[in-house]
Amino acid sequence: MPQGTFRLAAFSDLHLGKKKGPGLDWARSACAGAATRGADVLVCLGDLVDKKKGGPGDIEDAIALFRFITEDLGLPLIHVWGNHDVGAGIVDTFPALDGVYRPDGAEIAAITVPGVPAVFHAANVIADPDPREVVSHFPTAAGPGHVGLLHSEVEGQYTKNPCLPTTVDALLSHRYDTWLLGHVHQPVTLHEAPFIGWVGMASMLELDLPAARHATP
Ligand SMILES: [Mn+2]
Repeated sequence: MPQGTFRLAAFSDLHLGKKKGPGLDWARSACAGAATRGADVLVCLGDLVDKKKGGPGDIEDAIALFRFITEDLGLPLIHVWGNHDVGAGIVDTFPALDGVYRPDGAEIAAITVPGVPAVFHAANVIADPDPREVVSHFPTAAGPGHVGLLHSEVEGQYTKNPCLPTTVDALLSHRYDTWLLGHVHQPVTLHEAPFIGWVGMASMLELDLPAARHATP
């Protein structure tokens, strides 16, 4: 990676089991492509499995995808749960996997990963719908190397589905280098610099981000 930066690749809203979803093959190929282009870390922003159409085979596919990322591609994966994952009932039974990092239950996590010079601030959706306001409980960054991850409706401009509501101003107030969002299925930029937006379904967002100053090379 170029000195002082790292490369992140993020995907969201796979909705495995849904016929119109991008599917497992798309996800594997998109993750492999991001790895080829130099991703240091992958991020999954929730709604892995569709609550209406997903079944046991789709949960197996999700586990296989996570293993492909961590074992075959050799990349760490940071992950939050979305409302569909809660609705599909997979949150409590999904296995812990080496190299996969996510918040525990309702905690607001500050996740660090070996070899990635940043802190990932993240929270899970824990109910469907989930009307909690959580962003005010996130810490504020004092320098570069901070990334926010959330499966959220934000101000509800693009969905009527209540999910960790917040505002662009509230997100900006934390001074993170980016906020990457799941829940809305088309890619949407809510704020340019720093980038705040939804990754969207069947889309891989790749960003070069500044490393934390205290990080060792
Ligand atoms: Mn969702």
